[in-house]
Amino acid sequence: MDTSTVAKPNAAQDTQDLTDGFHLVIDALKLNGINTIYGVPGIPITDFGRFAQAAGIRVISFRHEQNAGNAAAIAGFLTKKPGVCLTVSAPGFLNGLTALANATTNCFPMILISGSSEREIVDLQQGDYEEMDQLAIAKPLCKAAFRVLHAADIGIGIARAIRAAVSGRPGGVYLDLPAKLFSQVMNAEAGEKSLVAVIDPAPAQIPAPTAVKRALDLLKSAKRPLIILGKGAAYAQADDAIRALVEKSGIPFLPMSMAKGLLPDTHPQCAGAARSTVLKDSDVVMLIGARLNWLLSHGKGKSWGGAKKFIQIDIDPREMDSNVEIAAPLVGDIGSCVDALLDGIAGNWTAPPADWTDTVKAKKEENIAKMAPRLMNNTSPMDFHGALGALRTIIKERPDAILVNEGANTLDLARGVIDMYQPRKRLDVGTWGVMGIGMGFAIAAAIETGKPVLAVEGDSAFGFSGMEVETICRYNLPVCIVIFNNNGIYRGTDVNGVGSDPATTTFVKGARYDKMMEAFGGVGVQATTPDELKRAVDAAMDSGKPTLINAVIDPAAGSESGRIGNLNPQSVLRKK
Ligand SMILES: Cc1ncc(C[n+]2csc(CCOP(=O)(O)OP(=O)(O)O)c2C)c(N)n1
Ligand SMILES: [Mg+2]
Repeated sequence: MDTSTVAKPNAAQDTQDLTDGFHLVIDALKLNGINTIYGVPGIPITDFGRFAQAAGIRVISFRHEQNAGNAAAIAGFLTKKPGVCLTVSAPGFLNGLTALANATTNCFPMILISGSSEREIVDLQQGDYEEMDQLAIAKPLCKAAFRVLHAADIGIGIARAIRAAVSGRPGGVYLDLPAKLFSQVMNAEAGEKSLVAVIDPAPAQIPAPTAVKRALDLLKSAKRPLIILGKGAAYAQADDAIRALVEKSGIPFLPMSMAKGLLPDTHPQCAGAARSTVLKDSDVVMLIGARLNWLLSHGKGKSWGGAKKFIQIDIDPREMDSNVEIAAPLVGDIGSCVDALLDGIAGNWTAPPADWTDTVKAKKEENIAKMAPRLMNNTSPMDFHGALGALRTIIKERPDAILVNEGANTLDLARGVIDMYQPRKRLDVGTWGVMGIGMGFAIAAAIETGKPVLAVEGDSAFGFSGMEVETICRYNLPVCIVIFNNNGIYRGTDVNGVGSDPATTTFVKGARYDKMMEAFGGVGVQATTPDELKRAVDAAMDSGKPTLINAVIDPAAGSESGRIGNLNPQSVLRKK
């Protein structure tokens, strides 16, 4: 530590000349445009939260760190600035860590800042208050992990965390701030000088011209080309360029879940409703910010049909060939890569063969027509399609609302039924298919965008973050939660053949989640038909009042694990 910059407070010294760890962290965040913190207070960060609030940072206080962490993660996705989650040591840190790992998996930029106990005691394992070697535990679960021990290093520590979170492939960063750091004192002027404004935190990464040419040559040779848009493409905020590339090329596109709306799902080139056809029958596939992971069946197997060639746009070169050979890797940031492709096709492009685009169109129209009558189903109790038909109309009428979605059937069916019209309006369980993102995502979406939020939640999914309805009421956020209440996980009809305990997938029958909302001063509504549901959501969106609608769904309507039941291992002993 550079002791020349350290000052000890004493009666003779004017504290105006001093600053401390608390204020240096706040100043460093503000200097870098970070104006919101999501967290849960406690030792050693309670005062930090107070000081941050006093300094004009919005500090959103949650009921559980995992939800605060999920909020920070999705704030990062929506803004391209790292979302910050603040927790106490050991248990608070661990609660936040799941969200940090999930953010890293999903490439959302996020910084988890946790207070920690005294290093001298932790390292000797002498049993300090909330003792844990947090840095070591965080390291394998995030993109980068740092600890700051000296107040004079806070500026650099925050700068490293920001750069690590947003540059290259974005992800989660852990920043360990020991309790002692906060009260460390230094000269105010020296402190100010020690802060770092991160310049160009996510520099453009321009693709190599040879790689662009290789990709274009392959794309031109295609008879049945397909573009797949991933959430990386949504994150890039290169919306106009991506739209121009899709439209100029005339190639059908398939949006992954959180890329829905990048171009409207109703766009004539959207192949969302012909997914199995385009995956199986395409010959050249261009992935833009989408990975060939389980969500795309690893780019091989039955759903992919015959041989195909892949063009992949990704900022991380190691993504290439992760599952299958990539014939034309295009490494760079998505905006730069798409711009380069656009330049390459300008004035020299032949639309894909009409027999391909006509086939895709016909299949899509057939599937849409098949689904249409189910969406009009006005029965009570509702089935998924009837209820979703109502919500589909809501988003059509309010395309700037943000849709948060989790569950199994509630997720998979909503993804297919609810068309999205604008970029970054659909936020969901992402790469891991994790339950528990709902309220954290909804809160951050409302805070960061000021737009109305519609959270469509399975009754199980909601339970993972449900206590945050109090947070939603406390901050009076324009969030309307619709719980698809089918009395359980996948279905509410399972029975335990032995003993009196309920089946493991069932919940209390006829539960009234709407009453939870009323307990905190929000609006609670019970909806038993699609018409009632539509009216209640419209009222919530018009009023902007925190609202929870308990949508009663036929407990027998769902299927095991929604659309991914095939991933369940089977026991040879299990009766079919
Ligand atoms: C953190 C986490 N725990 C458990 C699961 C397993 N899981 C997948 S979906 C789901 C809940 C599905 O039930 P619900 O949300 O009610 O949706 P439904 O199918 O009934 O509409 C669970 C527990 C998970 N994905 N993530
Ligand atoms: Mg359910």
